[in-house]
Amino acid sequence: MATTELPRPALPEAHHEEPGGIVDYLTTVDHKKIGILYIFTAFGIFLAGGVLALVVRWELAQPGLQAMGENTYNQVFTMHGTLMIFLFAAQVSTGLANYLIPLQIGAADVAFPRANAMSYWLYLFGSLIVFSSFFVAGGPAAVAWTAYPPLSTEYFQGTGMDLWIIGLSVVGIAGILGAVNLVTTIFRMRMPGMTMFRLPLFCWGVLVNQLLILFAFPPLTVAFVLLFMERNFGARFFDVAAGGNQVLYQHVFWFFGHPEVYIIILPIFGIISEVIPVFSRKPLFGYRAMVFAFFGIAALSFGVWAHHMFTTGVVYLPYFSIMSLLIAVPTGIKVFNWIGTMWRGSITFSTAMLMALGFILVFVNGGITGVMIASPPIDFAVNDTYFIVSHFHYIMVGGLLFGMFAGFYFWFPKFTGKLLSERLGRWQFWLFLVGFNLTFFPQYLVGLDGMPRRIADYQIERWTSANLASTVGAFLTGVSVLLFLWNFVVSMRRGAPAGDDPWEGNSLEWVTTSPPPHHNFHELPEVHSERPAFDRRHPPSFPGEGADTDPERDPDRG
Ligand code: HEM
Ligand SMILES: [Cu+2]
Repeated sequence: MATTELPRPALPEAHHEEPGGIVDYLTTVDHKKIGILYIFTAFGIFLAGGVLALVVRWELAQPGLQAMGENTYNQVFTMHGTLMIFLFAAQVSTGLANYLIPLQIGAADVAFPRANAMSYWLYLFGSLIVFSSFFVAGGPAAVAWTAYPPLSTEYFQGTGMDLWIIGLSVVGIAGILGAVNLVTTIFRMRMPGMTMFRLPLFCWGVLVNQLLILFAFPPLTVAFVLLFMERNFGARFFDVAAGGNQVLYQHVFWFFGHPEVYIIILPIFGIISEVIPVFSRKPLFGYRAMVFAFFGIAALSFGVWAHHMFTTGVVYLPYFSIMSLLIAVPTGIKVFNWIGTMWRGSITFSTAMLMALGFILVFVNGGITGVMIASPPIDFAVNDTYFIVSHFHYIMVGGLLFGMFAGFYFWFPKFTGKLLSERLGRWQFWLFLVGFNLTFFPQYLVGLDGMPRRIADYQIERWTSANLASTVGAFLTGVSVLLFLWNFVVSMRRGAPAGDDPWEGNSLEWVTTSPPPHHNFHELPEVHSERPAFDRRHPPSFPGEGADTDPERDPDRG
């Protein structure tokens, strides 16, 4: 198989193979190390957010106030949502993207390594600002992760709220900076032969996700600036008495907030689209349809924001309902194609694959209840109940966490040269699947029965058993996460050596060493399809080998 000798990229002096010491990580502009920093930081925040979730579940296990007062409860669930959505969910994928995108497109680094480093450090400092609110008088924000005025402007006057706004604004700017870098990298740094339609699906997921960030984060930053001015400088944007409009905030917030769901989930779709073909021993079914579905979802996601505002009475229900329902179409295409990929494949049930299957199962469940609440009559009935809490956790925990773990099990060997234990992995998977469903399925039921969300106490006895089950499930989920940590520690110490390509992967990261050298590749194969690593193991005979023709070999690709 022909290979292309790469000229050693001209990188700045500070930049040869260095050992990965602390100082090195503090000063690095290497995309792989920045990726690792992102992943570790985001995962640490996930653990903190998880502990807060357990605190909430602890309080709700029985009727009555046991562990804390109402204000503390508000703070705990607010910070849980804040950490999870703003500081963990999107960033953990950004970490994977940082590490993997240059490898998958055959580049030596990202387009703007320094801006990339800057983006990470802004993210970290923004997060620390948010965390610092735990230590100020009055404590952290207590007005839910959505921070609606007038709660966030008139009623909650602690410094914690201001730190929340400032910290998250900094994190927002970090996100925009990171997005400029990743989008440019995917457009401009692809190796010869790596056309757009040969990009691995993870690259597509990240590309569309980062484009969404570019469009969605600026409005969010605006909303935060307005809140801050209203709180501190006497502005009256949201004060009805002064001619302002409270609902204005909700419009701007959800114009960010709904796309945020897809910002979180699109890279995960990408991960699933990498994992399933590899462990089914088949090319992805409907490659192009998958790409167009990404764009379909992204475009629609900007037209549905007011389904979060049905009950305000000021939005046009049929329009936002129909637009929301339409998102099921491209999403359905994806699920269909994942199943089509597995169809008659020769499937290996590795932990990564199990996690991917868990993802489909749980995500589709969340999607179905999503379609239900896109219908205003249903939404009016269940708005602000546990039905909603359950719906979005099926998407977030189910979708995001199963997909994230699929990615971790899949790429850990590439990052470290070692395999995670499959035995522990299987335990983690089953415990997670059972624990998760035990946590959230009963919440659908109490939600339908009318249990409101964001309450520290409930006096209705018949809700107790569901809540107790939910709490037990949450702690089982916690144990499954601990199992992962254990697996990580053990496998880092004495995991089986992985070799360069333990799964017989498809994309370019599997042709380089594990872990990859500083400049990523010593040599690169020619790229003739979206599966260059596969082609290298099974050299096909291309017409005009060497010339950069585009043989559309596989009619399966859609
Ligand atoms: C790991 C297991 C998790 C458990 C057991 C859990 C549990 C909870 C509970 C009990 C609430 C409070 C409901 C209320 O009082 O209204 C809540 C709220 C929330 N959770 Fe989770 N959660 C988990 C993971 C996640 C993840 C991964 C995300 C997002 C990526 C997330 C995002 C949220 C959000 C946005 C809220 C709403 C907060 C608010 O109303 O301000 N959660 N969660
Ligand atoms: Cu939405």
